[in-house]
Amino acid sequence: MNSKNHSAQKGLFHRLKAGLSKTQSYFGQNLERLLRKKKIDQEFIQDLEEVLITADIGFKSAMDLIDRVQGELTRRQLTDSTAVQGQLKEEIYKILREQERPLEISDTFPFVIMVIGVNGSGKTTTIAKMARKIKHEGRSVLLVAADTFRAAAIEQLEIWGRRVGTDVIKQRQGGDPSAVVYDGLHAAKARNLDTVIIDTAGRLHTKANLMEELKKVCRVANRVVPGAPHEILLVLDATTGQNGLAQARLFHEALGVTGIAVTKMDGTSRGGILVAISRELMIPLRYIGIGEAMDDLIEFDARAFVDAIL
Ligand SMILES: Nc1nc2c(ncn2[C@@H]2O[C@H](COP(=O)(O)OP(=O)(O)OP(=O)(O)O)[C@@H](O)[C@H]2O)c(=O)[nH]1
Ligand SMILES: [Mg+2]
Repeated sequence: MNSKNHSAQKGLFHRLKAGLSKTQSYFGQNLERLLRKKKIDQEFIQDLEEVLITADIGFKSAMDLIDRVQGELTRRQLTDSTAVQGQLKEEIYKILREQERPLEISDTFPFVIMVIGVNGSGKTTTIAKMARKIKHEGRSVLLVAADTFRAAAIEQLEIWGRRVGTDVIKQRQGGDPSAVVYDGLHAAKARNLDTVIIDTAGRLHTKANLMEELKKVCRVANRVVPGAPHEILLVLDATTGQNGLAQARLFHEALGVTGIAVTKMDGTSRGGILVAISRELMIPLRYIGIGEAMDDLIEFDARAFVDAIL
């Protein structure tokens, strides 16, 4: 790694750490307080369970983690809390590493990303942040305003488009989202653009007709660009905790989600939700959002994440 790269990496880690500071101070410090107890006994294990569960790691994942740590404890006879902490960190890392799979934009032309999620989860903001990243990597991007439902959704995407420097394909509010997608993909082909990101209206995962609408968008996309959408990115708001898992399951059942972005990690002290998402959904974790600004989206890196919170 050259020195410029090295300092860029360092800068990124500092931002990640700042973004995760609520989780770090709640989860990390609770854990440290617990680990100051020198004796590793049944009471210790129960307290550890509680710390993990209140961090939103989830009941099942917490039990799993404790089993793994206890297994190591007896095998290697770890008796001091430093060793327990080290082992716990390693086991969390192993779970997260499984889903550390960054989005690879292949040379499929154009590469089409459809972004979905419940109302207000952070879809449009995440799209803007991704567009900026992709442009930085030297690829062209076109945004498609397929949220034709919410008032001012189109304008919001246009404002982001201007800031990032990408065109936005739109139609009138109230129109058929598939029609905008049809237009958008033809425009991308005609203009030789590399990447298309489709913004969709927020919807409850429990509304079957709205899920059908997204399926139709997929069918239309696939007709214009075979294989599209190449990525169905589900945006989950970290502050919704375990409810996010339920949302994800239903979206996944209906559409086959290929990647997840977890937003608002900066707004929660329960960043352990990422462990539950990773272990229970088995869907690649692409990005985490750590703020409202354009640079506040970070490619998920399991090692950096555990280092930042513990
Ligand atoms: N703190 C913080 N706020 C975020 C993050 N991502 C998005 N937001 C904020 O969340 C709010 C909703 O974001 P949008 O991008 O409009 O969400 P959306 O999913 O497109 O919303 P709808 O289109 O209404 O469904 C905005 O105020 C964003 O600034 C994040 O990572 N951290
Ligand atoms: Mg939106």
